[in-house]
Amino acid sequence: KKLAWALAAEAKGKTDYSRKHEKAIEYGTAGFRSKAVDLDHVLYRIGILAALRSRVKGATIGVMITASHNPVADNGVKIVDPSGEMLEILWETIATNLANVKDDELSATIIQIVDQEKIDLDKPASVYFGRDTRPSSPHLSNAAVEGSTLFNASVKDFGIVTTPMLHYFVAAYNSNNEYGIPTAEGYFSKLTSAFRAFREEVISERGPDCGDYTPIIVADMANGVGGPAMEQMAKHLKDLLTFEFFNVGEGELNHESGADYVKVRQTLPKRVRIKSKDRCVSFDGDADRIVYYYQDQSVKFRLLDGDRIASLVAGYIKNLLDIMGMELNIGVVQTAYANGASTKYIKEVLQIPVACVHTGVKHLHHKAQEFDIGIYFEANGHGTVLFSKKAKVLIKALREDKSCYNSSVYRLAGGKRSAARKMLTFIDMVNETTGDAIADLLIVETILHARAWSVETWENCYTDLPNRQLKVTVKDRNIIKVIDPQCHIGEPEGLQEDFDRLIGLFADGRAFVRPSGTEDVVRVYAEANTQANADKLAVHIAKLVHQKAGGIGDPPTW
Ligand code: G16
Repeated sequence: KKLAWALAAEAKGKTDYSRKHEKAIEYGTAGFRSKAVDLDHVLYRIGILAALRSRVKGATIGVMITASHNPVADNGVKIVDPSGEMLEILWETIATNLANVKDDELSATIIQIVDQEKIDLDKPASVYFGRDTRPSSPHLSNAAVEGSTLFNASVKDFGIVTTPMLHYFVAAYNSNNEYGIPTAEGYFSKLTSAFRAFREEVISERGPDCGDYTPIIVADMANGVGGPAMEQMAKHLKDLLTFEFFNVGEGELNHESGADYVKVRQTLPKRVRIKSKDRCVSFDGDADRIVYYYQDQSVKFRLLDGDRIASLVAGYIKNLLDIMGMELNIGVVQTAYANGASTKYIKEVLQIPVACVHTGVKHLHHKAQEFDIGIYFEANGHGTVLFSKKAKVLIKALREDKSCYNSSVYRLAGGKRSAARKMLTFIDMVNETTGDAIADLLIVETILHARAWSVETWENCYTDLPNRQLKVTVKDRNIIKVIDPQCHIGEPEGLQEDFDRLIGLFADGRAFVRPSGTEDVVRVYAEANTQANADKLAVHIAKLVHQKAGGIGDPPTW
C-alpha cells in the first residue's frame, strides 16, 4: 500500500501539480505563504501530509487555505492539529521538506515519512478543509483535497470559513462534541449563547444601566471571510449589538483596510465612514486578528490594539478571581512588538507577570499553556485566553458550592458564585484553540459592558509609547538572524551594536528588526518618547538594515 500510494502520488504530482519553480518555501510564522501561482504543488503535498498526520494522531486534522493579512495575489496554508492548535513544530520541518523536494523525489520522501513516523496506512484518516475568499483559494483547496483523498482520507470541506472557525471545528469534532458542535451553527450558537448569558448575569446584578457603554460597533471586515461570518453572528445578537459593516466583499481583500493596515499605519481604513467616538474594529483577511480604534474630538486616530485587549482581559479576569478569592496562576504572554507601556501597566498596575516569546501565535500559545489562566495577545490583535483543566474544575466547583446557602456570609458567597458563573460563561465565549476576531470582539464587548466603560475609558488605562513599524525589502531576509524573543541580532555581525548606538540617542528608545515569516520583508519596530523620535529611529534602523542586509530599491521613509 505504501509504495503504491506513494508512486500514485508522485505520478499525479508530475502531471497535475508539478513544482514549476526552484524557489524554496518554508513553513513560516503561520504556515506556508507565497505568491498563489507558486503554490499548486505545495497544497497538493500538504493534503497528503495532513492525511498522514491524521493517522499519526488518530484524529482529524485541519487544513486552512489562506494568506491571512497578505495581499490578494498571495496565498498559503495553515495546518491545524487535533486540539485546534497550530501544527507541532517538529512536523513543520517535515512539511517544509515535503513541500520542497523535486517532483521525482516525492514518492521516496513520502515513504521516508511513513517509515520514520511509523505510520499505519491501514488506519483511517480524516481531514477538515476551509478556505478564505481569495480567487486562488478554490483551486488550491482542490489540490489539497486531491492529495488527502489519494491517501484515502475522509474529507470534509467547509468552504469559506474563518481560520478560527476551522480550528474550532477540528477541536470540537476531536473532543466528541465536548468542546462544541463542529458546525458553523454550533460555533455561532456557543459563542453567542455565552455572550447573552454573561450579559444577563451582569444586568441581573446591576440593572440595565450600562454607563458609558454603547452597543454600536463600526466594523471593517477587510473584504475577507470576516464579512459573511460576522453577518451571521450579528443575526444571533441583533437585540444586543448593532453593527455597521464596511469592506464586506465589495473591494479587494486587505487593500487599504483590515487589522494589519490599521495597526501598522495607525490610521483609519479606507471606505469607512465614522463619527467622532464611534467604537470601530478591523479584522484581518481570515478573521483571526482584531484591533479597535476611534477618532477623538480633535479627529485624532486612537488605536486600541492587541496589547490593549490583553490588558483589558487580564484586568477583568484578575478582578473576577479576586472576587472568587481564588489563587490561580495567571499570566500574560506578549512578543517584542508589545508596547513598553502595556507591559509596564500589566506588570505594575495589574500585578500580573508578563512573559515575552518569539513572534507567532504558536509560540504564545505554548507559553500561555504554562499558566492556570494564560492570556496571550500579539500587538497586531492576534490572541486568546487559555484556561487549564485545574482552573476549570476549581471554578466549576465554586459555582456549584451549596455549602454557604445557610451561612451568614450568604451575600459574599453569592458574589463568589456569580463571579464563578461569569468566568465559566466567559470560558465558553473564548475560542481557546487560537486567536479569533469574532470571539475576541465578544469578549471585549462583554468586558466594556460589564465595566460600563466607553472606548475612551478603556484607553485611559495607560498611555502608549509612540511607535512606528516599517518594512525593508532585501535580497534575502534570512540574512538577519535573531537570537532571542527580544530580537537581538546574531547576524550580520556588528549590526546589533550599530542598533544599540542609535537607540541610545533617543529618550525611551527601543528598536528591533526581524525577518517576517509571512512576507518577503524585514520588519522594523521602533519606540521612543515622541512620535517624531519613534519615526526617526525607525527610519535610521531601516536604513542600516538596507545597507547591511542587501536592501532592494530605496530604504523606507516615514
Ligand atoms: C501570522 C501569525 C502571527 C504573526 C503574523 C505576522 O498572522 O499568525 O502570529 O504575528 O503572521 O508574522 P510575521 O511578522 O512573521 O510576518 P496572520 O494573521 O497573517 O496569519
